[in-house]
Amino acid sequence: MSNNQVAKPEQNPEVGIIMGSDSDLPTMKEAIAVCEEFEVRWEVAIVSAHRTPKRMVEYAQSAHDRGIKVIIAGAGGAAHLPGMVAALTPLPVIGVPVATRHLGGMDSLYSIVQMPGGIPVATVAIGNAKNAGLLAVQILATHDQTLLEKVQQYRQALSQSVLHKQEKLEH
Ligand code: RP5
Repeated sequence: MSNNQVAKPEQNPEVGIIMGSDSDLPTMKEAIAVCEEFEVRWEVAIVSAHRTPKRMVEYAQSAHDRGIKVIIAGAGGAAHLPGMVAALTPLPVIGVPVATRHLGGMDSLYSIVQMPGGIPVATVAIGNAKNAGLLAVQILATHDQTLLEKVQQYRQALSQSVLHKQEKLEH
């Protein structure tokens, strides 16, 4: 996939991947790649808290009824999208702080991570949409044995890759 292209979204998505702007896509496509890797059905949408507030409310309020089980929301700057969506849905929301030109994403991080008690957003590191995708997969895997086994295989491969690097260091 190039920076401004994504693979075709699937029917009956379980993971909703949303972002405040198409400029977030180069970051957020890592979450899409994880869903593809684990064969989890996903959809993607540009939903801005500031520029399309009504669309954001509609998206958040309909997601559960449409069968979405987890929402990944990425935004940069005054990044209200994840928190506002979390306030409008009973679904778990994972927030991705997108890196910004002026403040490097610290603004996005603080905007997303500092939710007041009662409305949580599971916030990953700045730019780490990959972990957001993995967390979504792990949430789905709590009720899906096949997916759980894929997560375990992924972890084993991760460990193996570290051991392989160690071996290369030693030879
Ligand atoms: C936010 O404003 C978006 O999430 C994006 O990270 C940032 C900048 O948006 P653009 O000006 O690039 O559209 O709402």
